[in-house]
Amino acid sequence: MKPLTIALSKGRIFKETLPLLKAAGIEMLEDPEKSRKLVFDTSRDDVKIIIIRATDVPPYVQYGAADIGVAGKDVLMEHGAEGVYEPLDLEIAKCKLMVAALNDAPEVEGRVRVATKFVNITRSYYASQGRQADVIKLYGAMELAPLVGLADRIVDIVDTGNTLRANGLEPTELICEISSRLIVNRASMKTRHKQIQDILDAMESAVEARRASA
Ligand code: PRT
Ligand code: MG
Repeated sequence: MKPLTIALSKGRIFKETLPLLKAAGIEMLEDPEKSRKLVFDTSRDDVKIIIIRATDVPPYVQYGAADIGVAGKDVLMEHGAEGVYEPLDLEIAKCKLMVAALNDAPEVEGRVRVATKFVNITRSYYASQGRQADVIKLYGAMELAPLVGLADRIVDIVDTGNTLRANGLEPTELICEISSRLIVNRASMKTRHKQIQDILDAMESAVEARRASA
C-alpha cells in the first residue's frame, strides 16, 4: 500500500504539530524549514509528510491527495471543508478571529466597510447580526486599511494584539476562538481505517496529556 500522506504547513502549525505526531511514532528525518523539498519521508515507512500553504491543506485532503491534514479553524471556515472529517481539535496555534477598528473609532451608521482576507466568514458574521457590510477582499496587511481610509473595520486573526496596537487599532468584537484541527479524507477514513484510527488515538492522548499538564 502506498504511504499515508499527511499535509502540514510551515510555521506555527508545523512546530506545534511535531510533538503530537511524535506521540504516534512519526518523526521528520530532516527540517523542512531548511529545505526546498515538498515531500518528506518520516521515521515510519508507511507515512510521508507534504508541506504546503496553510490555505491549500483543505483541498489536498478533500480530493485525497493527502489522507490527513492539519488546518486552522479559520481556514476551514473560510474555504469550506466539505468532504472532510474533522475528528480532532489539536488545541494548537490558538488565536481569535476579531473585528478591529482604529482606537476610539465611532460607531458606523448604515453600511460598514470591512477589509479582510476572510470574506466568507465576514459576510456570514455580519449577515447573522442583520448588519449591512461591504466586504473588501485583501491578501495581507489588513491593518493598513483603516489607517488610509479604505475600510471602517477589519476582520483578522489576533493573538497577542501587538500587531493591532502597533498600528493604532483595537479589537472591537470577537467572532470566534480559533485552534488547529486534524482533518481526514472521507474515503481514506474507510479504506485505511486502522492505520488512521491508531494515529488519531495517539494524537488525541497527546492532546489530553498536554491539557492535563497545562
Ligand atoms: O503565512 P502564510 O500566508 O503562508 O499562511 P498563513 O498566515 O495562513 O499561515 P500561518 O502559519 O501564518 O498561520 C497558520 C494558522 O495559525 C492560521 O490559519 C491560524 O489558525 C493560526 N494562527 C495562530 C495565526 C496566528 N496565531 C497569528 N497570530 N495565524 C496568523 N497570525 C498572524 C495574524 O494574521 C496577524 O497578522 O499574526 C498577526 C497577529 O498576531 P498578534 O500576536 O500580533 O496579535
Ligand atoms: Mg501568516
